[in-house]
Amino acid sequence: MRLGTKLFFIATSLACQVAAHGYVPTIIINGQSIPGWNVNTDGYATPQPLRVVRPTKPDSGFIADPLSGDITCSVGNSKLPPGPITATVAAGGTVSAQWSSWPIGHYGPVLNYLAKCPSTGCSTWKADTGSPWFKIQQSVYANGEWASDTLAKNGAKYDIHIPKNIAAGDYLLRHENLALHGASNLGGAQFYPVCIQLTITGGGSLKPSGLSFPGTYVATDPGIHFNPYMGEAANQAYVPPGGNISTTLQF
Ligand SMILES: [Cu+2]
Repeated sequence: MRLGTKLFFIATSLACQVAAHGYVPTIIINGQSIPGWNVNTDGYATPQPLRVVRPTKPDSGFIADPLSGDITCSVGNSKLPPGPITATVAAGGTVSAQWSSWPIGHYGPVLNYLAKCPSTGCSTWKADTGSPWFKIQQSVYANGEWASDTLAKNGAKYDIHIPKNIAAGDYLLRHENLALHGASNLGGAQFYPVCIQLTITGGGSLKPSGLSFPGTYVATDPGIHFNPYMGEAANQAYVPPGGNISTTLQF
């Protein structure tokens, strides 16, 4: 590794420790802003407020181990939300995740999954066993930039489209920034998932599943151990983890 490159990597990892990465304090549905999880205040309030976004890491930091239980919903996997609350969206509608911020240069895709909650509801369900998840949307690389940079330049807002034909009910939406700026090294990828508790209305009869978190991601996956510093070539070479989006989903 050339000295310049080495210094660059040191600088990036320092930036990782001190800079705010981002969390999702607000979601937006049909123009209405709904409180998400504010890492600076919500975890410290007594009683803890009901939020549709599960608690995330207090430092808004990343998950490094894809086999960790935190990969499901950030620390939401070990710490269930304070109570039952969902945001309502129609099948075929849009949920926008408004991040507090997102750093330019944390190159990587944005990945989105749903899991249908059991009849007991989402708030008591960790979604970390079985294979309840399915991928609904991914953004990789377009117009000369990684999806993470597009998100950052779009005011840190990202729109997630809910399929038209899935069954109505309560779901967890797993929305994730996967930062690859250190991912040339095995174990260097950074995962920033958040889970949003939704009630999806209307829809059809489709009940997809098949993916598990933890389980679907492994450190050696070519979409997780990847050199993102290849410009347009990344667009050709990159295959995001988690597989394809089922063609049975309608948007
Ligand atoms: Cu960082």
